[in-house]
Amino acid sequence: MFVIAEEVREALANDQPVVALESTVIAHGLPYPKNVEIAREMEANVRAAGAVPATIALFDGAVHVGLTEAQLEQLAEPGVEKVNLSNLSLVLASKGVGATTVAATIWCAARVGIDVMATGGIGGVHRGDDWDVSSDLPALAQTPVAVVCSGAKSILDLRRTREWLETWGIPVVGVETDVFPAFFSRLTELPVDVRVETPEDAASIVGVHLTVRESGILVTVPVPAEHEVPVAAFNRFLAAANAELAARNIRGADVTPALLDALARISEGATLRANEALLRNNATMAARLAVALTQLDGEWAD
Ligand code: PSU
Ligand code: MN
Repeated sequence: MFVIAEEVREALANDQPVVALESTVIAHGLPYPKNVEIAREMEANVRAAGAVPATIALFDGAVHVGLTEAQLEQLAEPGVEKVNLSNLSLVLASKGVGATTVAATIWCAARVGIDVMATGGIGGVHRGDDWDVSSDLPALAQTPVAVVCSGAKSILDLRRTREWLETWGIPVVGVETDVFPAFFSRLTELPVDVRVETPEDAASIVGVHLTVRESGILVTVPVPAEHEVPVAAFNRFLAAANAELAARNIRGADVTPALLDALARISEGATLRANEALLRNNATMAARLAVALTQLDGEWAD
């Protein structure tokens, strides 16, 4: 059921740092060929910071942890399923190709003993009252993995998303930020639970959390300032994108990819550039966290 790349297997066996990477962002989050390029760059950044990258996806009835170049390319082809916890077993059973969201990626990571994952942003509570809540949230509530991300996209209801995290016991650490970042933008009015200045400083908190709790922990890193999309501009892009989606009657799991695509077009690439910058940066930050976690010693080290 699990096919673990040799390099990842060795690192895990020797308590070396490993960073899990999701694959939905490749298959459904970014346009081709940028998506494959970014996937490779994220892996390279993880390596440069001293950890082993483990991109996760489903192929032929197995969870693959650590992908070949050919598999990365395959994820960019049409027809790849978007996999969360509601269809993970179904896609495995059908032996199809599945790109894992944060929810499915952390589940797989935890099963093979990986403590840290990097992504762009988590899913959350959608705007409106139709109970569209990302599977990422319950997965975080149940899965002991640290997720390094730039918060959640402001296409979501961020206030409800932030409340959900607190209710379900998922601590939010801010790296160089007092507020929960909004993916494309650095600022919101929503607090983090604790601020640290570096990913290394987050390691002792993450180490304790993963030892005493059975839930995930978010380590949020704002988009690099030079690539931020300011909130006011973003809200204009979002209003236009939402109007477009409503007219096309898009629902459920298709909403996030369709919105990202519309936003990139309407913002003339500004949201895409922010997305790329934060993905690269988060890969580096996650690797630094993973390295620091393996160097922890004392009572709380696992
Ligand atoms: N953030 C991005 N691009 C993405 C996603 C998040 O910048 O493609 C994906 C992640 O895989 C996340 C998923 O787990 O969207 C959430 O989708 P949904 O709201 O359908 O659960
Ligand atoms: Mn959803």
